[in-house]
Amino acid sequence: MSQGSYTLNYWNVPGRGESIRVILALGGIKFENNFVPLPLPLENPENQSPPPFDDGTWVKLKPQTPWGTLPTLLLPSGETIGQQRAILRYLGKLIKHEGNYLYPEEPETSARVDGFMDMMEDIWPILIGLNGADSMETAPLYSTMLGQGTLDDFLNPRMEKGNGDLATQFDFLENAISNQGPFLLGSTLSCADILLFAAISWWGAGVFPNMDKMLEGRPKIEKCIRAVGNIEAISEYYSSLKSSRNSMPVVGSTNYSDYYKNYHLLCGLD
Ligand SMILES: N[C@@H](CCC(=O)N[C@@H](CS)C(=O)NCC(=O)O)C(=O)O
Repeated sequence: MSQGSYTLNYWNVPGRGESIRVILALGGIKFENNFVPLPLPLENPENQSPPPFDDGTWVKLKPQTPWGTLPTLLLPSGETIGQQRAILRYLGKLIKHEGNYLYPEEPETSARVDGFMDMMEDIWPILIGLNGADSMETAPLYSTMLGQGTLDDFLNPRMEKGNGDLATQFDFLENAISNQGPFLLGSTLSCADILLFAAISWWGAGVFPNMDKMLEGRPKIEKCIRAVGNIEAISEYYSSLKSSRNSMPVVGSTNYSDYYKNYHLLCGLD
């Protein structure tokens, strides 16, 4: 396939962009990160370019994106595509791992991959965004960034085994995974595994203090994300970036290098 000229537009955090970085790294495809300042009303540190937080860039860029959201991926053709899962499917049709496309061609198998990816998108806004939260200040990601956290009043009750709505979602996910493993569908890696690896690692840093609450009693999820971290191209990607991440800024209570701690852990880089 043609090389070069892929640009990922996303904030300088893992978020919904990280799965795309990982699949591109796995495919050995060169890409640029265009880091858009995260549109949160937090004070920017001096002398940092691009600034981590809102500087008016996003409000101008938003109308030019296909769906008013990030991530978007600029393709070598000049076309820009949006939506994390659409981008993963696109790249999964181009990239093979051990002889198999990461987005399977066979319709029933691809529908299973879509099911996994779509259910993760159902969890996403609850964990990160405003769904169920009263305001921006109580939204899990933002309040964690402010150092307040939402564990006691928002996340813990929802993660209570047998009761919480989020716990039930994670249990559905665990039960849907193949018993044989290590991946969601069994021995064949798909783009849904990449998404799971990227999502759990991010949620276990941006919202939860670690991945424990999601992984406790869910061995198939853990086995899958560990197997993804063991893929050589993926661990090499994180290894190549690790030292630069150590010099990422601390902004308020947000230590940017901490956002990557679970990726490093799963890749055996600690
Ligand atoms: N379903 C979309 C959701 C995209 C989304 O909500 N992106 C957030 C960042 S993770 C965003 O662009 N927020 C800024 C805004 O909506 O203005 C996807 O999976 O890509």
